[in-house]
Amino acid sequence: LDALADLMKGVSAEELKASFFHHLKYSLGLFKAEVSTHDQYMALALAIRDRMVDRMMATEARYEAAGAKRLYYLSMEFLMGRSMGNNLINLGIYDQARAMAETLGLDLEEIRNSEVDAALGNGGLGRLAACFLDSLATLGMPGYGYGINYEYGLFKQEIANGYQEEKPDHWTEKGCPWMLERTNEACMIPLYGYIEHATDRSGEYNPMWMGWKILVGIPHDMPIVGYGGNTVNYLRLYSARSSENFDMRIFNEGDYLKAVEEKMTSETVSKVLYPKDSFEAGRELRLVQEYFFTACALRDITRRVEAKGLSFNALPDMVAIQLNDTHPSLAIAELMRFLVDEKGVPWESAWDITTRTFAFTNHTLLPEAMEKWPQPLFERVLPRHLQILDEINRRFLKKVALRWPNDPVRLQQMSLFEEGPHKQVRMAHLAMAGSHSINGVAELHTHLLKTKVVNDFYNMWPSRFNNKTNGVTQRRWLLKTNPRLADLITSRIGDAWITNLDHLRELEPYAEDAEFRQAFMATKLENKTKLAALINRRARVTVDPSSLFDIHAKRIHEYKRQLLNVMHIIHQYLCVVEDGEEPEVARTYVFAGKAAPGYWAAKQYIKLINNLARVINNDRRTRGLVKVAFIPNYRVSLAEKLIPAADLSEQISTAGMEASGTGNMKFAMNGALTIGTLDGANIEIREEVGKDNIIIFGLRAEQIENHRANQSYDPWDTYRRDVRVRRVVDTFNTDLFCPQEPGLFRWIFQTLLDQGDEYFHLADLPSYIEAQEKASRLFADQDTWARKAVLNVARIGKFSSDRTIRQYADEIWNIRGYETLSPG
Ligand code: DL6
Repeated sequence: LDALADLMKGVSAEELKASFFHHLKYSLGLFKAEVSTHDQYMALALAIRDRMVDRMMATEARYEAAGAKRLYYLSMEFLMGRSMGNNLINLGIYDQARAMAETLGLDLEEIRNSEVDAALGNGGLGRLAACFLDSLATLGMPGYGYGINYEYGLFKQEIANGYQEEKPDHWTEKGCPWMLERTNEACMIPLYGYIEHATDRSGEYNPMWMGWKILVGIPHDMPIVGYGGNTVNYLRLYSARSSENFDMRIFNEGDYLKAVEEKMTSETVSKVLYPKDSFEAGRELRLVQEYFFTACALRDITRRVEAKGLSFNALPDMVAIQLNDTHPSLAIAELMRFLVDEKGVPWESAWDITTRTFAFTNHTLLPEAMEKWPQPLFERVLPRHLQILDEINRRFLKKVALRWPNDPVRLQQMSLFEEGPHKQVRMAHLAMAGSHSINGVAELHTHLLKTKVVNDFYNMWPSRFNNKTNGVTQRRWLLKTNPRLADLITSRIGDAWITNLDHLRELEPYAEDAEFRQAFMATKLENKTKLAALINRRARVTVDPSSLFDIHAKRIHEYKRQLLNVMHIIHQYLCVVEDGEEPEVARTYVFAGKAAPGYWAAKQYIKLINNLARVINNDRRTRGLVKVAFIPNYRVSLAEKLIPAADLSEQISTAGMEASGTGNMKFAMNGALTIGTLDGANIEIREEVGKDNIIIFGLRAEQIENHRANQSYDPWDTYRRDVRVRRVVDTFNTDLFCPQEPGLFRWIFQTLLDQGDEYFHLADLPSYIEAQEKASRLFADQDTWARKAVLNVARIGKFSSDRTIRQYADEIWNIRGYETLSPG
C-alpha cells in the first residue's frame, strides 16, 4: 500500500504515467488501448487529484497545529472554468505531464481542451470568487469557498439566424474528476413549517419552529492548489438531496409516488444556476437555494468550533465569514437562530458574535440588482428567520432613532423591511446591519456607496465602510492563458512576478528596448493568429491578424453599452461606403457575451451585432478594412483565448454604473490598451498605467448624476447638433441592418431619442468616435503602440488578486498565511 501511495505522489513523468494507467484501469475500468480523449482527461485529472489530496491533508494539519483563524467565503457563484491547466501549473508539473503525454503519443493541449468549463457563475462576481481562491491558496492562507454544486451551470449559448438560443449546460454529465464527495459530512436543513408560540418554564416567550421539511446537503470538495503546490485549500459545494426521514412519513402513508415526487422536488434545489447577474424578484427556488447553502456552510463552520469544545464567544477569533454580495446574507439570521434557539446564547451576545464574524461585499450599483424578497414568501419558507429579522430590525431601528430622533423618514429608509402594499425584506440592509465591515470593489464604487446608494448606513457606521479594489490572478490570466508573453517576461525579469505582480514594474525599461518591443508584438501577433483561426471556426469570418483587434467581451447589458460600440462601427462603415473615407487602420471588431434569457433588449443587441457582421463582412467596399465577429458561448475558457489576442479592450460602461470590472484588468495585463470611460476600476487603471497609455472618453459619473438629478439630458440635442450621430442613429429607422426583418431595430431609435437614452449613448458617442480615431492613429504607429502596450503590462501589478486578498486578510479578516512547508 505504501508503494502505491508513493507512486501516487510522485511528480516525474514516469510516475505520472503509472498513475495515469492506474486510473484508466481501476477508476474508469478501461483496459483497451484505444480510449477517448475524454477518458484520457479523466485519468490524468484523477492522477493530478491524487497529488493534491496529500497536500490538502498536510495543509489542514499545518493550519490545525497553528490554531489558524479561517476564512469562509460564501458565494452563490464560483466561476471556475477549467482546472487541469492551472492545477498542473500550480503543482509545478506541467512539463512532466506534457512529457508523459508525448511519450504516449498524446497531445496534452487536446486532453486539456476536453475539460468542460465549470460555469457555476454568471460573470464578474463569480469569477472574482474563483480568483480569490487561487490567491488564498498561493498566499498559504486558510480560506475556503462555500457554494452550491449546481448540476446545470450557466446555459450554453448558440446563435441561430443571429439570435441567442439557450441550451442546458449539464456540465457534470460525464463526471467531475476534481470533486471529492463527502457523504459522511452531510447536513440536515429545515425549511417551511410554522411557529408554535410557546413559553418556557420561566414564562419567557419561546417560539418553536415546527413541521418543517428537511433538505440534506451533501458536500463536494474541489481541492484548490496554490502556486508552488504547498498549500491546498478547497471549495466546498453542496448538492441537495431529499431526506429519507421526511420521505418515510409519506411512504408510511402508502403514497409511494408522492414520496418519490417530493424527493425529486428536493433535489431541484441544487439543479440549476439562476442565469441573471441582477436580482429577479419572487423566485421561491432561489430563496431556498440561498438559505440551503448558507445553512449548510454554517453547520459546517459551527461544528468545527464545537468540536474544539470552545465557547461560541470565540467564534469571531476563529473564523471570518465574507458574504459575496447579499445572496448569502441569510447566514446572519441563521447564525442568530443557531446561537439563540439551539445554544441558548442571550440575544445581545449572539448579536455581538454575529456582527464580529460577518463582513459584506457589495458588487453592484444597479438599483434593480438590490435583492428584496416579498415578506409573505419569506415567511412561508423561513418562518423562524422572519421573526429573527423582526427582532434584529426592532433593535436596529431603536439605535437609528437614538442617532436621529424624530426622523420617521430615515427609519423608513433604513428599515430591514420596505413597507407598502407589498412588504419586502431588504437583504442589503440585513447584510449591512449584521456585518462589521462593508466594502465596495473599486474606489469610485465605494465612494458612490458611501455618498449615494447607502448614505444613511455610511452616516450611521462610517468606520464599517472600506474599499477593496478587485484583482485577478496572474497565474490564470497571464501565466496560463498567455504562455508566450509569460515566457518573454520571465526571460527578462525572472519569474518573481508570478507570486508578486509588482515585479512587473521591472519591465518598464524594456518599453524603450526596440528588440523587446518587437518580441512583445510578435507574441501578440501569434496570439492573434490563433484567435483568427478560432474566429474562422466559430463565427465563419475570415480576419486579418495584422488588423487592430478591438474586443468587447462581457455580459450583454445596456449599461455595458455594446450598443455604443455598434454605433461607432456603423459610423466607420458609413464613412467608407458613403463618404469614401478609409479608416486609418484595418480593424477586426470582436464581440462575445451572453444575455440573460429574459432580457429582451440584450438579446436584440446580439441579433443586431450578428446582422451588422453579416452586412459589413459581405460588403466589398469595406473588404480588408473592417470585419465584425460575434463569437458564441462566452465563458472562462473562451476568455482565455480572446484576452491574450486583444489590441484594444472595450470598457465603455455608462460612468457610475460598473462597480469595478475585472475584464479591464485581464486585458491590460495581457498588453491591450483600454478604451474606456471613467468608471469602476478603469479610473485606477488609468492612475497606474498613466493617462498617455489609456484612451479615456465620455461623461464622468458626477456629470451623469447631475443630468439625472436635474433631468437636464436631452439626447435630441446631440442628435440635432452632430451630423455623425444623426446619420448613425437614423440607420435604426431604416432596414439597412435588417433587410429580412423590416423594422426590427426601430425600437433602438425610440429608446435612444423618445425614451430619453437612459444609458447616455448619444451624449458619449462623439467623444467615443474621437477616442476610437485616436486609437487608430496610435495603432498606425506600431512602435508607439508597442511602448504603450508594454507599459500597460509593466504597471498592472496593483490588479493582482493577491494584493486584494492581502488587504481583505489584514484589514477585515485578520487571517494570515502559514509557512508553506513541503508535504511529508
Ligand atoms: O466585483 C466583481 C464584479 C464587478 O467587477 C462588476 O463590475 C460587477 O458588475 C459584478 N457584479 C455582479 C452583480 N451581481 N450581483 N449582485 O456580478 O461584480
